[in-house]
Amino acid sequence: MAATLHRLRSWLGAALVAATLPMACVSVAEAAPTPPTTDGEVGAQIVGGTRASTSTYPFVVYLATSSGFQYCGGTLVAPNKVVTAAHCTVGDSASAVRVVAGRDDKNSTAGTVARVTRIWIHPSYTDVTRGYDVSVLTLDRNLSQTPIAFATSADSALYAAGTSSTILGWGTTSSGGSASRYLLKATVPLTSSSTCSSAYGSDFNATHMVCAGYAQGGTDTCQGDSGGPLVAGGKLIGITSWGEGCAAAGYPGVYSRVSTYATQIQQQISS
Ligand code: 4AZ
Repeated sequence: MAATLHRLRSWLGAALVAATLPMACVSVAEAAPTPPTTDGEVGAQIVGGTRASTSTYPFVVYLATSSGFQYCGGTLVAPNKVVTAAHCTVGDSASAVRVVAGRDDKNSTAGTVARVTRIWIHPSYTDVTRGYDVSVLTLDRNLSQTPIAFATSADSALYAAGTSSTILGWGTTSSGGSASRYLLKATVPLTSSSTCSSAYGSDFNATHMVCAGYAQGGTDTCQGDSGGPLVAGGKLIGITSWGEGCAAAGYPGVYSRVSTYATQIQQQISS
């Protein structure tokens, strides 16, 4: 499994170094899509998703290079604090990162582009399959967009298998495909830890991760969605982290388990 795991770092590296789309997703036979249409719009996907608006989801932001290339997602958890994935920010200098809020269409100038004054990366982060894939950015300004609350140890009920969750992002609409111009969303059920262990073996750690997706695949986060939100019960419960390809049957998306890191996230918000 380790040899074929999709390492999201390669997306980020390619984004920052060459601003080209990497082909990091391993090709896996895709299941017949199960379209979970939630808002009546057509012609769009995250993989298997639909268009969404930052008016409805004001907390979802994207990370861009200084030249404007979108390479990851993020979530506003305080007016000047963004939660994202460690693998999205590792090796970066704060001055190189832009946070874009309130912009559904990457080809527009809507919303606000903030700069980053500080990058915190979980000190135990080494690799997405070891957990700790969490980072907090401090912005150079308070944004007008409304933040979202994040899950704490009091929110274990939000992680029950079968819970309906929302994924959001501007990433690719198929494994190895093109990134979306527009913000997309989809609804996916959380899987049990045993289901995710069956898929990923010891690379899945239930203390640090939670998985989401349909058994038959078809709906998932994908390259460029990393760092973005997994939402349930009106709270941020996960951070898009890794998976085997995208939307493949039997391989749910893997998300950092936000409640495990709530104390450290709160410390970063308060600092
Ligand atoms: C990525 O590269 C990525 N299917 C995010 C999530 C998943 C795969 C890749 C899960 O950002």
